[in-house]
Amino acid sequence: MTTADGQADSRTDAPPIPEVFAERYRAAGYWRGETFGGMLRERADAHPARVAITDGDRNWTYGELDVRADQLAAGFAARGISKGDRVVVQLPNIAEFFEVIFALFRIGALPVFALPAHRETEIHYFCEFTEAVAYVIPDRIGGFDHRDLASKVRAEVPTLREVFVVGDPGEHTALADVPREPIEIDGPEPSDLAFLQLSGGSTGVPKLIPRTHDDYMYSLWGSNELCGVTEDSVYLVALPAAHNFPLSSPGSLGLLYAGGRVVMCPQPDPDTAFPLIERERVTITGLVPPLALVWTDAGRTTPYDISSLEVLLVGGAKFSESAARRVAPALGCTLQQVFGMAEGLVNYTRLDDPAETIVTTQGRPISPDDEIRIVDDLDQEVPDGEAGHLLTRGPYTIRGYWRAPDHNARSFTADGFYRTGDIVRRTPTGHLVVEGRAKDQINRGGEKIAPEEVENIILGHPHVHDVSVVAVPDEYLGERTLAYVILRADAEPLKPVVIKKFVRERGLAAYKVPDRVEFVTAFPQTGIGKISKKDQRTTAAAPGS
Ligand code: OOB
Repeated sequence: MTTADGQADSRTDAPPIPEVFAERYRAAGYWRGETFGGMLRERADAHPARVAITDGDRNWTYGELDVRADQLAAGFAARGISKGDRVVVQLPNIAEFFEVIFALFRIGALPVFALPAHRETEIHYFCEFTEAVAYVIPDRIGGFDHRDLASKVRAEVPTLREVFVVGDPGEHTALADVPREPIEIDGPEPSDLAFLQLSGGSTGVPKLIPRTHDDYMYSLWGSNELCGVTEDSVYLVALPAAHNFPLSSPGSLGLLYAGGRVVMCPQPDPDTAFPLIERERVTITGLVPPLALVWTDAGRTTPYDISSLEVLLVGGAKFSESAARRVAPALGCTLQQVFGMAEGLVNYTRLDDPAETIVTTQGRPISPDDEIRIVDDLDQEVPDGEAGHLLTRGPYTIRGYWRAPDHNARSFTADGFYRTGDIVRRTPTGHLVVEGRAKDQINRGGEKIAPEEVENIILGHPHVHDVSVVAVPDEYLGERTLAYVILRADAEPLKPVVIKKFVRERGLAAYKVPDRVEFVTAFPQTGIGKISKKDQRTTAAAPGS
């Protein structure tokens, strides 16, 4: 919905792209008027017998995925899931992930993309905040029983009526047992929301990112063109399937758009991934920098034939130039750097860029209509070539988070540019180089951590007076986390492990548990008396600290 002057209407859940821009994006051919449900149907009609998803020994054809999505959509609808409803989906890299999300897409219900690592704190929040009606989980992963977590959250969140389990359902409903009588479903429009993606976040709770069929679909086919994806491509989903990078850059959904094949990889380590690359003749995949380093080291001596790999995308965090230089020689493929964000904007180095550009920049935007502004602290554009805050607006970048009007007023300019929180500079060729970050976020090897979220948990410890969580540079992960803790005056001394255990027991994803905890008696302060995280980062990074 838009108001008469085309401004976002804060009464709606998701501030839309104003109609004058929408018209432009349609006229330019970016928005093709497709929905995910319709897209899958078209591919299935065009080539029903071609394999869409490979998961172990299972090969689901486009025809089969289409039928499964239809049947499950009918089953979900019979269980009361309807258009606009939110459904938290927390699945590992298995074929059912696609069956579930395409069933929801067909109904027009919105998947909320949780990651397998999320625990009670995050899941409770996603279910409660989105008023989710259902939650889809695996039975167990490793030692963790997702069914117990689901039981707990269901008891706490009144809207949550259904829990669907891939595998042994326990007290819940097995996905396989959902009745699948075909029924007529009145699906969504291309301009409707398709799903809610998670933001890395810099605030106490993660923000939800509302993406439409129209806008996301453009990011898929735009990515396919730049990453050389065709119906002959085979993409390995090595990172968690629900993350925006392996989902859409060009990711599994890009591959399905192109009519290619998606191979599910249960773990991203070379011992798991390389045999799959050999067996399935994988041509393209995406990794975060720490994994790219591990693959590069392993690639030199691997006994597996990984010569089918043509393109390795690396992104999610800054990839150092020295590491970037090693990729092509070690793995025999083209490196493609990607600097993207679930909020929208995605930059790629081009496959035919000069080698120097590929290793020294993070790429340039997908679309000629991705607007880029690089500004100083007062929102004034900096001279070309200088570093500044990256602001962006365009045909697949959101105009606001879901149900977050106050936060939106800070994260978006009045004319709709998203404040990315990244510090970049632009080269004469229009490529962006990520120089740093202005947002209070830690990027732990591509996994984003909002210090405030972790601090709020630690503050709940009865012996803690104050806490400040900061990033420490790390050769492998780029950054690790350090929690500076001030104990209460009357508290007994604690061991760091007590704080770590406390965070874990509060049910936070393991990657958010501080890598290090240090007890101090005071925090450095800024001129106006706020905690100086800058000073803390400097101290933490000092040699020997
Ligand atoms: C991807 O998406 P998110 O939403 O998890 O995180 C976005 C943030 C960016 O704002 C930036 O701070 C950082 O992650 N980032 C990079 C980067 N790629 C992402 N920082 C430096 N260099 C890079 N190449 O991380 C994401 C989404 C789609 C594709 C790729 C990554």
